[in-house]
Amino acid sequence: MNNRISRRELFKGIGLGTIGLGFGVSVFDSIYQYAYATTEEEKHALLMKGTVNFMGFTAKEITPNNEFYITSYSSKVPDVSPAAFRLRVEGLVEKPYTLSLSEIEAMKDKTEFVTLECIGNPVGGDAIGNALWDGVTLRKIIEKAIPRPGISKTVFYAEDGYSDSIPYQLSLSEDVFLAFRMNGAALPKEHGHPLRAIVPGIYGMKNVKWLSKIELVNFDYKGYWERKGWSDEAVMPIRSQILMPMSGKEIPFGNYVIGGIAFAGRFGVSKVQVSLDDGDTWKDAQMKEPLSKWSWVLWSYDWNPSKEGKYTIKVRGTDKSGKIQESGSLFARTFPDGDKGIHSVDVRVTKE
Ligand SMILES: Nc1nc2c(c(=O)[nH]1)N[C@H]1C(S)=C(S)[C@@H](COP(=O)(O)O)O[C@H]1N2
Ligand SMILES: [Mo]
Repeated sequence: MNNRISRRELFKGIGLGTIGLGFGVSVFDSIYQYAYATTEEEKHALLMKGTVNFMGFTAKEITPNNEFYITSYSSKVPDVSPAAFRLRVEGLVEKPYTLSLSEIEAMKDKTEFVTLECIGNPVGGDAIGNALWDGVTLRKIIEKAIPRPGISKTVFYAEDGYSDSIPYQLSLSEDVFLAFRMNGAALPKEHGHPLRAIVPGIYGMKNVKWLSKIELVNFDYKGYWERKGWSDEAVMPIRSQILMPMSGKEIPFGNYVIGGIAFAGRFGVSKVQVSLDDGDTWKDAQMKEPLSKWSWVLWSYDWNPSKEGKYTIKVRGTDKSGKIQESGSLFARTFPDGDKGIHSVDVRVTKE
């Protein structure tokens, strides 16, 4: 199978039609060139150029590796040499076996943009990022071990002592994979070098880094955070965030472009709406075609405030099933299944 993004997939992913809507071609150019770049250095440089201008809103649609949030349960950052690395596959299988990194790399069948977010990320927080991951479908690795009947969970064990599990059925879906590259570079140390799990649409905690072992079990294995009461499903619901303007900003009279991100995991984003009156009325924002099914969407709203004064800007998303983002309570908290709430920023519009 060809590892590069085919020309057709590329056009599909980026959404040819949307170019006419007026977002800059810079990210299109760089992703297009990425697919045809020959050296890894070239690919990396192209990805880092990925700032988009979507109808006046300028943002990094792809989060550079050195800006990507890092969350770990401890301060340990395992140092695993690629040559010594082995992935063990065991549990309820006919043929437990191990794979070297080069064997895993040779099985590569995935190049996908996936948004990761920590379940502890508060509304409006920055523990969220979007990257292009290269890897191999988990199903392929599981099937080689010939699984036995009765498996209910797939457990990921890591070099830092961390572990977590996902439902066995989910681990057989074509969307779950093990990644060894991030944005065209080898997986950085802090992000799980040399191998990590990518479980699109599921909060970061199940995207286990520094993977060392996969075990197929017939019981409900609870991971590190689940034992502390955090959600075992960890499914990401519709969430949205304002990136521009930031709270406290003074905005000069006239035209201003509000912009941000929205993500709904497996549900998909169907609509993003902005309120300029603290949630009394909502107006549809423009949405950019996402880079993939598992990638956040950029949105923007062209604002022409006609009165001076203080404004509370809010954003909410609707997923493709029609569910509107929850507005949360006064005591919204991230525990146990992620923050429910609406992001809002306070700004002042001045005449001068
Ligand atoms: N081995 C290991 N994997 C882990 C963790 C960890 O502590 N150890 N933390 C998880 C959590 S809570 C999150 S949000 C993501 C963060 O991935 P990142 O640091 O690459 O952004 O990694 C997950 N995978
Ligand atoms: Mo997390």
